[in-house]
Formats: sequence, structure tokens, C-alpha cells
Amino acid sequence: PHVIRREDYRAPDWWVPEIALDFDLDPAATRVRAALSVTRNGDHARPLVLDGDGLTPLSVKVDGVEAQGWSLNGGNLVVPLGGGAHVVETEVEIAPERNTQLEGLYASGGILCTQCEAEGFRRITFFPDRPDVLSRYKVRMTADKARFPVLLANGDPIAQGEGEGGRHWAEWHDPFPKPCYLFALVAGDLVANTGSFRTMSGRDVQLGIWVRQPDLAKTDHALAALKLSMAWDEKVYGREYDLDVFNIVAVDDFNFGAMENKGLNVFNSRYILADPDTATDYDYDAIATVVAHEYFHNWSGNRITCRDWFQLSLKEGFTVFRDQSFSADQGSAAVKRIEDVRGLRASQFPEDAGPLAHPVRPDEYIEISNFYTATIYNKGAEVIRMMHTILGPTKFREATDLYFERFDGTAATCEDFVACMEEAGGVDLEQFRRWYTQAGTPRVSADLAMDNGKARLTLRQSVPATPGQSVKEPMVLPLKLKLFGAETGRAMGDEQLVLLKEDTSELVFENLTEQPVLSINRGFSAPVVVETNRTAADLAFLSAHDDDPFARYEAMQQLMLDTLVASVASGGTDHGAVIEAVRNTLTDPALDRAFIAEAVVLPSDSFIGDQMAVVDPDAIFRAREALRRDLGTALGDQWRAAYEGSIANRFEYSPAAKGARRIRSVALGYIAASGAQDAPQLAFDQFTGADNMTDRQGALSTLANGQSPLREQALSAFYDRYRSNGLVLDKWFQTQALSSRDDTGEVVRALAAHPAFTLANPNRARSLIGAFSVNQRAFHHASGEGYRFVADQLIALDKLNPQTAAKLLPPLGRWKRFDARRGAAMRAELERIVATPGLSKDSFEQASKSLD
Ligand code: HT7
Ligand code: ZN
Repeated sequence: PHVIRREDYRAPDWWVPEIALDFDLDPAATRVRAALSVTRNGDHARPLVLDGDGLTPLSVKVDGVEAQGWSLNGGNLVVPLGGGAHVVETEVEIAPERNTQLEGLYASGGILCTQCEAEGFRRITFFPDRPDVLSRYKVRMTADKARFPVLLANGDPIAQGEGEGGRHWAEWHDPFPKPCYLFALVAGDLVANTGSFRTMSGRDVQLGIWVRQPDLAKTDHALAALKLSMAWDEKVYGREYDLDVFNIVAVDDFNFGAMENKGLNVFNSRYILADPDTATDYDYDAIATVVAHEYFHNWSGNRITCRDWFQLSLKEGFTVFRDQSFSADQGSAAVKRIEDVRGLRASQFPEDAGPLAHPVRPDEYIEISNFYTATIYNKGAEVIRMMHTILGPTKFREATDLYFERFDGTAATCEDFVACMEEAGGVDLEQFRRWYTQAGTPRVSADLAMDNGKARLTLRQSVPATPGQSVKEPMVLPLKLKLFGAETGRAMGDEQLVLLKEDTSELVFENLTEQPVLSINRGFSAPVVVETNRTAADLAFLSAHDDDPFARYEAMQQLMLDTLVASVASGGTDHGAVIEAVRNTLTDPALDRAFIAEAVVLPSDSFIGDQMAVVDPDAIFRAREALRRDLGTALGDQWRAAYEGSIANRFEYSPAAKGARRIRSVALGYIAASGAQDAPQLAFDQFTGADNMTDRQGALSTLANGQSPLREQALSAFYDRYRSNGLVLDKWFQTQALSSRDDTGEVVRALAAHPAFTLANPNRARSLIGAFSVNQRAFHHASGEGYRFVADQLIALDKLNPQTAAKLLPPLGRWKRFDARRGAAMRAELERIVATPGLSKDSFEQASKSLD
């Protein structure tokens, strides 16, 4: 397959300032007529090359006349043109109902919709499908009125009318030039939850969340989140919405979370629909975050887009940083930071340490869809956050103002963004730019030594080798740190921001009156792994006294991790320090419940594995279960008190009520882990009595991990109650795939044959295959059955939906981290995938790179 390289970027040969599209919509056969006004870019004689994927031209005209001499080259339409400006018209026919890839124009539950990012537009019509070609769009759609009464596209509605034979039409114009990946249309039998928003300059914007009639009652939360996002972007970034309407449509079949098409966002329904009976607090939070994320793209992505796909993090990293800041402002900023760091460690750190590691600005790709990764999104957001930390909030805002003003209406680069930070921030970011070019998670060792009333802190950094990058240069690491007195618990001076730029650096603290304890990387100021010479007593002390909530959480996690890693190595069960630290946190009246709940959860099996040279999934599971059991038993009274003290008797979506539900679910888990006789009944009573999905699913998960006969009863009651609700059925599959029981592999293989299971719906595929492959113990079962099962499923899925299949492949690629037997079994499955006839380039790229 063809490798695309960043260094080969060339400006386009032809611009397309205007495009008129005419869709005659029909699920089986849709006619697409496109009229492109093209202008030659510079002095060259190259023909117009329009990308196409699976299209056959029914007609090609130039300036109104049937064109001569055009040809097809690998699916692309090549049209020789003589002058500097022409109108090129094409006509094609496509079949949305046969589009199982869900790229381009496709059908989902009777709705016709589009997904064009990254390269789906070329499956709809011939066009220069690259993000630096910006055009003004006029779109006309005609469709059967009974089946598709609502016709939506980007921009503002211009006109609509009746056609012949029960058909009707609508026309939409988008005045803002945009790349074709932001094109969208939707046709369906939809209803809207409508609202309006008055912008900072006093314009009224009509808002609509479009869904099928039965789902209308589940759209209030998304609409409220949209209004909050619009107000937040004005207040925090000075960014105002620019069209008269903003529409969101929810569809059930979607390869990703959502899509920021100009004025017409299309969403995976799981990020729109919520009511207390069907959505958990996690779902509610994710909806608000994703609605905000897509809305924020209107400026960071749409008004300023990417010059080429290597710059993807320009829009995605910045927009994730913006949505994280938004969500932090809506509730507990500390808990939000903990969640974001946990997510980074769960998905980005392993990616950075594995065969698919790539820089935030990659150098090459085969299939761009494979690069919508945690590195581009989440590490990219951390890179923006570090610039925010280095500049401070005021200068950072001046820098984003400059960026928005200077690059509005253009396709920009990561370099353009950093240059604005440098210029407005008055800082030199030359060395900092390595965050865009070097892959791999930096490691920092921090050793604090006392000598004669002085403390000497030695900091050393290194960046591990990654594929294609064996030698690394030192990075700029912004490390927030502070010292605390071990006896008095008092802060010894203010927090400092240290910019570590060298391989090694030393800091000296003078006139210390007591033994200091180091608090470092406070707030997770740099996305790095920190190793320190702190003792268990130091960590326990920080977990109780640090005044930075993230550092407090981190100290507890480190204490737990050190304990677990030691147990895995020695089989020992020296749990006393962790038990006391958890007791202190659990009983500290100054802490809020949401924070306590985060702080007392043990690191995941996978994260424990990430600390080991060779991952031993069974030993990790045993060590973690033993610690859970001891915590459950030793703190039995405290867990009961936390459980009983947090009974919410009427559902409310507020930070306090969410915190209560979270601690309740964590406490229930520990009560069950202790082996308490009444635990299954307690869980079952919570399951049957719950007035919300958070409590119901929390209880179901606890039962699903256990051996009680109530497990089957709860699972089948859940299935019966929600059998017609796809999003909740996903939870049913996922809960079983994540179970810690011995028989999870067999259960999951049986579920793949369940009548409600289908690979055609990405959410369903992810709920079973995706969840199972992150269940470290079950997936890595010594029999190798887990690997075989996942590979079988991915080979089948690749035929239907290559993007979704390729996204689920990385867990199989982590073979180097496991023992020789498991590693060989994983490699054998990767080889089987690579050898599959007709394999997509999506899966080929992921699997072949994973074999290296
Ligand atoms: N910008 C959107 C990316 C996206 C996407 C990428 C590949 C394949 C399908 C996709 N659907 C949406 C989503 C976002 O980051 O906001
Ligand atoms: Zn995005």
C-alpha cells in the first residue's frame, strides 16, 4: 500500500472556490450532480485530478459541454483543462443502503446521513478530497417526502418546495468556505428538540437536536450542554457562533463519537440520548463533553482547519484541551483532571510504548483513519495544556486570540499555532516543539537527598526509543513541585514551576528545618512517567496532606501500585500501608465524595501490567484481588458507612449526587470483594430498587463479577427490560465482556452468537469485542482462545467496516509485553489477519506495523 509522507506536501494544483451539489436521494440509488468552479493555482499544465472512491462517472462536462479526454486513474477522475478557470460538472450514482463502511453517504435506521472526515467525500462525488481546498457550498436535496420529511445540510436553509410523485426538495447554502470533510447532509423522519441562543453580539441562533420521535424525550441534556458550550466559548475564548442555525442529528450507526460538520453536527446517538433510566452519570458527562467538543470545533477546526492530515492534532488536540477545560469548569476540576489522566494512561501511554507509537504530528501514514488516536487527541491536548502552563492563562488567551484572528478562514499547521504562542506569549518554544516530533512517553527520575539542612533534588529525563526513532533529544518538561515538612505537614515554600530542559538538572533547597517530602508533577503538569525515591511513608503522608488534589490522588495510586507490583513479584501481601491510607481518605470529612471515590479505586490490571517488564495477567489479577479483599475486610465498617451514607433517593444530575452514586458503587464493590455473605443480595436490592442507570449498572457489574445465582437473574431481568433499547443492550454486552470471572472468554464467545449481537453496528461491536480485548485477564487467557476469537471477529468486521475493525486491533499488537507463549500466539493471529485476502488498508496498516 501507498505511504503518504508529510514532507511530500504540495499546495493543490487547482482551487475550487464554489461547488453546487444536487442530490436525488434514494437509499438504493442516489444521483449526485456536482458543479465545481475550478481555478488553476499557479503556472502549471497539470490536469484537474478529482479524488473518487468506487464512483463511475455517468457524465463529465466542462463549461457546459460534454468533456473529451477525461480518464479514470485508480478511481480518480483526471480532466485535462486548457484555461485558468472552468466549471466542471459530474454525475454519479451511489447506493447508501449498501454502504456498510459508514463512510460517505449511508443509511442508519431509515435515516440517510453522511460521514466525510477524513476521506469520505470522495465516495459521494469526484472532488479534490484534501483539507486545504476550501469551497462555498450550495446544496439541493430531493427525496420522498413520506420517508424523508426532514432535509438538512450545512449552513442556512434557503428554500424548500414540493416535487412530483410525492417528492419534495430543500436548498441549503453555507457562506463559510470549508474543506469537503466538513460537508454533511441528513434526510429522515426526524423531530427536533429546539431552542435558541443569543450570541454575545445579540444574534439569535436557532438550535435543533434531531432524533426519531421516540427518542425526543432524551435530548434535553444535550441541548442544555450545547447552550452551556456556546456561552463558555464566548466567555473563555471570545468565540461567537456565526450561522443562524445550529443542528445536531443523532444516528445509531457511527464509526466514531460525533462529527463537527459546519452547522450540522452528526452524532453517534450514544453521545446525545440520555434519561435517568437508561444513561449513567458517565454517559451524561460524556454527552456534555462531546457536544462541547464538536461545538468548539466550529472555531478550532472549521473556521481554521488543517492544511493536511498530518496537522490533525492542530484541531483535535486543541479542541480536546478546550472540552476538558469546559468540563472542568462545570463540576469538580480535580476529579475531571484525575479522569483525564486516567484515560491518558489507559490508552495513550500504551500506544506510545507500543508498535503503533507515532508523534503528535506524524510523519507518514497509509490510512489516515488509523491516526485518530489517543496520541493525536489526548497527548495533543496535553501539549496545548503545557503551553497554557508555560504562558499562564492571560498570555495563553492573547495567543489564541492572535491565532484565531490571523488564520481565520484558512487551513493552518501546528507550527502556525506554536508560532502564535511564541509571539503573543513572549517565550521561546524552539525546544518545546519536540513534543510534536518525538514519540514516546518521557520518563523523569526525581531523587531528593538531604544533606546538612539542604535538600538536593536531582532530576533526570529520558525518552524511550520508538519505531523509527531510536535516538531522542531532551524535551521541555514543565514540572510543578512543592516540598512539605514531614513532621509538621506544612508547605515549605510556594509551588514552583520548573522547566526541565536538560538530561539532568539539580535544584537545591536551603535552610530546611525538617525532613522534606517531595510533591512533584502536581496537577500532572507534564504527561510523563515520574519515578521518585519516596518511601511508602512519604506517599501515605502526601495522600493525606498534599494541598494539590491531583498530587494527593497520585500519591495514593503510587502507594497502591508499589504495593501491587511488589506482590506480583513476591506473592507477598503486605497491605497495611495501603489500608491505612485508604482509611484516612475514606474518613476525611474535608474531602468530597467524588474525589474519595477516585482516590480509593485500585489501579487497573492493565496499568499494573504497564509497570512490569513482562506482564503476567494471572499474577496481577491475583495480587489485585487479594488487595481488594483485604481492603474490603479491614475497612468493612467504613465501606458500609460510605454505602449507607450515600443513598440518593431521587435521581438528580448534580456534582454532589454524582459523587454520592460513585462512592456507593465503589463501596459496593469493596463489600463484595470482602466476601461478605450479604453482598450479592445488597447488590441485587440496589439493582432492583434503583431509580437510575448508574446505580443499576453499578450493581449489575458487581453481580456480573461474582458467582451468586442472583447474577443470572439480574442479567436476564436487565436484558428483558431493555431488549429494544440498543444503547442499553450495549451495556449488557459490555458488562459481561468486562467481567473478572474465570469463564468470561466462554461467555463472550457465546454472546457473539446471541441474536442481538451484530458486527454491522459499531457500538455493538465495540461493546463486546472492544470491551473484551481490554479485559486483560480474559483476553490474555493462557489458552490463546481470546486472541483467536478477537482475530476471527476482526477479520469478519473488516469486510463490513474497515475503520471500526482497524480501531479494535491494537490490543493484539502488544505481544512484546507478554511471555513468549502468549507473544507467539498473538503474533500468529496478527499474521493470519495480514494474510487475509481482500484485507483493507486500514487493518493491513495496523496489523503489519504491529508485527514489527
Ligand atoms: N473530527 C471527528 C473525527 C471523526 C472521524 C474520523 C475517522 C472516521 C470517522 C470519524 N467520525 C468523526 C470527530 C471529532 O474529533 O470531533
Ligand atoms: Zn474533534
